Amino acid sequence: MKLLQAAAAAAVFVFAAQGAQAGATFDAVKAKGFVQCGVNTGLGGFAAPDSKGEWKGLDVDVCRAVAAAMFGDATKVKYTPLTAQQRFTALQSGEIDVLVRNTTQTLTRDASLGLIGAGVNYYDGQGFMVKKSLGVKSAKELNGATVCVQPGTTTELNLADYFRAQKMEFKPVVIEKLDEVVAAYAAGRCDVYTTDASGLAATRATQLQNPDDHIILPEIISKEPLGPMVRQGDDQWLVLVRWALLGMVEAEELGVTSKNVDEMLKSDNPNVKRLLGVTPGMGKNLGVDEKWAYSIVKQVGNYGEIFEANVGVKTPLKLARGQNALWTNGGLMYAWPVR
Ligand SMILES: N[C@@H](CCC(=O)N[C@@H](CS)C(=O)NCC(=O)O)C(=O)O
Repeated sequence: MKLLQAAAAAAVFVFAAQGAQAGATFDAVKAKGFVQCGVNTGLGGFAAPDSKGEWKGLDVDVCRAVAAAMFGDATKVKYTPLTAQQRFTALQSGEIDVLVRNTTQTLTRDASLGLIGAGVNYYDGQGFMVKKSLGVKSAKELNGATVCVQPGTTTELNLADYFRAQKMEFKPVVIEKLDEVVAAYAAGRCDVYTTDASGLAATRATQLQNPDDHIILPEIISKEPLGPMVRQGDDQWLVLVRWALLGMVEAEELGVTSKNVDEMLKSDNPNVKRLLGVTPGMGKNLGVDEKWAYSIVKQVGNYGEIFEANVGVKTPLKLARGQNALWTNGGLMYAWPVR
């Protein structure tokens, strides 16, 4: 009997502990008035400070969208630059509220770190970059190469898998800091630099002296769905981050842009009316103002706009929409119904 009582008491305790967790991050963010966002240390197009010291990029815009949804003000964000190895500890410890740092959603990360993925803001895959002067045209010619790679990444594991599968040898040069790994590659300490293809494009365009001296090889050896992560245990916060992202995709699907969003408030389309809060309900569901998506689109943009502004063909990265096109255009970006 005593044992049963003890078990019941323990069960109540566990329940109460979980209850106390629910909404903890959401409430804390609301109370302090800004989102602490973990980002890259400086990856052009994704997250890097501009000449005025303002953080810019596709990941940064996700942070800003969350702030716009929460506070109606995309500027209510503080940034914490993190290396690949620091990022998960920073989120686990509560140093940051959300991690938006070209982070691949994997089963292990989603299930075993006490963290959870909230969506995908860039579908990517791992590639290789070499100096043109090497004369290499395919990754299959890389047998015996020295390869620069950053630790604590999916990149390291994919690299080993790929070379093993191709029955090729390689020598890894593992360097934690981005600047240092790129410097090592530029100085010829390794023949190859490997990371997400978007990271290669960013590095080539923004960190190497003569971008044209380097080529990105055609092989893409992995799937890297990059997206925001939060801590497990606060579903309200998870849901807000998820829908800040999906709201930008939905806006693009509906043709709502930062330029026409005020016009669109007069739209007859029931989907547009719900998204922009003209028909109320969605904001209430999320626990924020009905103008959550209006604020995102007005201040940050729809998904297509943030893609083109940060990494698109008219930026130094020159990335095509590819897999990041809307599903209606043959891509993978697909908003769940806002209803
Ligand atoms: N998507 C991969 C790789 C992410 C990653 O850390 N990539 C490197 C190369 S682009 C990077 O962002 N480095 C920047 C830094 O360390 O500050 C992952 O989640 O493990």
